[in-house]
Amino acid sequence: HNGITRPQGYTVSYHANPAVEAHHFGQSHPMKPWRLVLTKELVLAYGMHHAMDLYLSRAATFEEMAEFHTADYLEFLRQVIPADMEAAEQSDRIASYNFGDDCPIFDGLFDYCSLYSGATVDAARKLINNQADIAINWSGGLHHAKKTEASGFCYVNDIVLGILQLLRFHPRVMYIDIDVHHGDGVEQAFWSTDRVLTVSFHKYDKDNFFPGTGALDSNGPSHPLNPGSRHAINVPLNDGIEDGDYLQLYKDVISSCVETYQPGAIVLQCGADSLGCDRLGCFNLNVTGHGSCVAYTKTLGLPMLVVGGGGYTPRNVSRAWAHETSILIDAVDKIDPNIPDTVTFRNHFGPDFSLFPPLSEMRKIENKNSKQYLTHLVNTIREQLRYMQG
Ligand code: VJV
Ligand code: CA
Ligand code: ZN
Repeated sequence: HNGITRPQGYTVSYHANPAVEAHHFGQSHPMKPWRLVLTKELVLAYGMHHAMDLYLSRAATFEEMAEFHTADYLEFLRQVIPADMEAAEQSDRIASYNFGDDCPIFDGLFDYCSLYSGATVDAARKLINNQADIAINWSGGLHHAKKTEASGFCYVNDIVLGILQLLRFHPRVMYIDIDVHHGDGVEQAFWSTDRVLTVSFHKYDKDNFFPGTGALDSNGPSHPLNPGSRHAINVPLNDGIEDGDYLQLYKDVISSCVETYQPGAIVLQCGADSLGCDRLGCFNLNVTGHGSCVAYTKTLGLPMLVVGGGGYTPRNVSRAWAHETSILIDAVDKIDPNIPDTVTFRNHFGPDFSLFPPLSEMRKIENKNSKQYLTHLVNTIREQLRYMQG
């Protein structure tokens, strides 16, 4: 055996349920829960499971999900079936809850949602009960779901549910989102409270990139008497950002946020659609660059809930999340960059069979983020944080 052992001095819990992986959004829909199978295969083949407490997650209960979503919406989600998509009687509600091409009604939809949400709620509870220092749920991270509405492949906002758990114990929680899309659902849920600081890095192009929110000057209620005043940080980016610039920006922004806000816990959404070669994304990050953000966040030494999110080139999603698992258990040095022969579905990782293929070189998108622009972002955000402090 390759000798992966438990990390020194802290505990990592891993929350998953294989029942999530079997769900299908429909033919050629970009969201493929099957990417979780590939992730699991890598994590197991490298022996990383020996270093963590593994939990078979349970489904979140209706009541747990109703801590954020309305009972009406959840009731509809529970009883709707694929045939309703064509049935006239339901069409008003289907439209009002925003089901459609992005958020189709598929077989087992409610089970899928309650399972990925249950894993995030379980993970948050491990952290507050002091049974884990880092808790991982790669099936979660569905940041677009709203209180009464599905959005952008997301139906139930597991992140909001996880943060609500953490708020039972921690006065302040910081949310960080490195998915290529804006974390609008989480931002909106905590828009009016100073107990959660949301920080999203994303591609921003108001009219041409989903969801079109997350401008630099969109920071929460501006009235000084509103406690949520300026507790949303947005880092809007253009196409093609690369590892070095992204990591520097990430460190500059996150270190300033932590210094000012002093959170008791961090929730990190690791959407892998910010990698190069993503089917929907437009950044040029490598697996190592994406992982460096996770590694930096870990150095802050705070209790950490780590979730997945987007990611539409399954082989690269699984590479990133397996690599990030190895970072979180402090085993990067023990991981062979050549994907082991024992991995099931190893053919998906050809022809290179590497954990770190040069994604930034393979479908080069021109970098439209000047150094000057990135400096402007950091300076503006530091200014915003001074106002937040009051
Ligand atoms: O851009 C949009 C919205 C439209 C209307 C609906 N059509 C299908 C697409 C354009 C304006 N939606 C985005 C949603 C992205 C969600 C990202 C989720 C996450 O990563 O942040 C977190 C999990 C979008 N981009 C691309 C598509 N939708 C798309 C949807 C499809 C598709 C191809 C592309 C749905 C079905 C099929 N193909 C068959
Ligand atoms: Ca984001
Ligand atoms: Zn995304």
